[in-house]
Formats: sequence, C-alpha cells, structure tokens
Amino acid sequence: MPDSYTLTIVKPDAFGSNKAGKIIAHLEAQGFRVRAARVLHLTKVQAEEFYSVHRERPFFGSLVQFMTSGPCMPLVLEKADAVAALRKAIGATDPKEAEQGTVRQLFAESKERNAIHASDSDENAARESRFFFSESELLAAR
Ligand code: FUP
Repeated sequence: MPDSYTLTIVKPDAFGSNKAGKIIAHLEAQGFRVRAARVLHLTKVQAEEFYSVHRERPFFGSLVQFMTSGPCMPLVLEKADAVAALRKAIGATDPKEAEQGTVRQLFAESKERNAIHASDSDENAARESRFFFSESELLAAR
C-alpha cells in the first residue's frame, strides 16, 4: 500500500506535562514520519472553527477553553494507511478505555485532556492539514 498522510495535534495537556517530545518519539517508533510541524497557541476563534462539528455538544465550551489554554503542535504524518494507523495508535477518546500502549493510554489525563487529536478520514485529514499548513508547505511535505 502506498504511503498516505494524516493530521495530528499534540494537545496543550501534553505540553503542560512536558510529554510532547515523548509522544512524537512514540509515533516515530511506530513508523510514522513527520512531514510538517509547527507549535502554535490556538485562538478561541480558531479552536471553535476546528471543532465546529461539536458546536452543539455540551462539552464544546470546555473543549475550546482547554485547546486554547496553552501551546499545541499540529503535524502532518506519513505512513501506509496513515489515517487508520494513527487512529489505532492513539486509542479511544477516553484514556480509561484506550488499549494498552496507545498514546492516550500512556499520556492522556482525561477524556477532554486527552493528549492528541487524529483525523478520522482522508477527507478530514486533507481539510485539517489545510487548516494549519499552507499549500506550499503541504506540497513540500510530499
Ligand atoms: P476523537 O476523535 O477520539 O478525538 O473524539 P471526538 O471527535 O469524539 O471528540 C473530539 C474531542 O472532544 C476529544 F478529543 C475530546 C473532546 N470530548 C470531550 O471533551 N468530551 C466528550 O464527551 C467527547 C469528546
């Protein structure tokens, strides 16, 4: 299978506990290759737009507050079947339900402060990559 791309975000709780590098190393050890990366501090408007699919959910306000509480790090990752492989590698949304050895089981604090985001489809991976990276950065990643 040819390599493909997905978008991940190392979230503010991981920066707060100084585990961002460990999380990236963990993913690299599983064969994901970092193709683009940056550290930024999301604004409220950016976080609301990124999670707009959850706008009506009761946790939306709290999620936006958390995602704007500190730095985060979006990365474009490359691997065979990248979207499915990364979803498996990060584990369930709630770390209490995440399989042993997954990023969330190892590094997440709670269902909200869960260390990492991963795109759930190729379409969303493309959309979310464009949210954080320019067209030329994404071309350079290939
Ligand atoms: P996931 O795809 O595993 O990141 O989970 P979802 O897309 O369902 O949720 C997006 C984010 O909303 C989660 F990463 C954390 C947050 N969330 C909560 O805080 N509480 C919930 O009950 C569900 C999700």
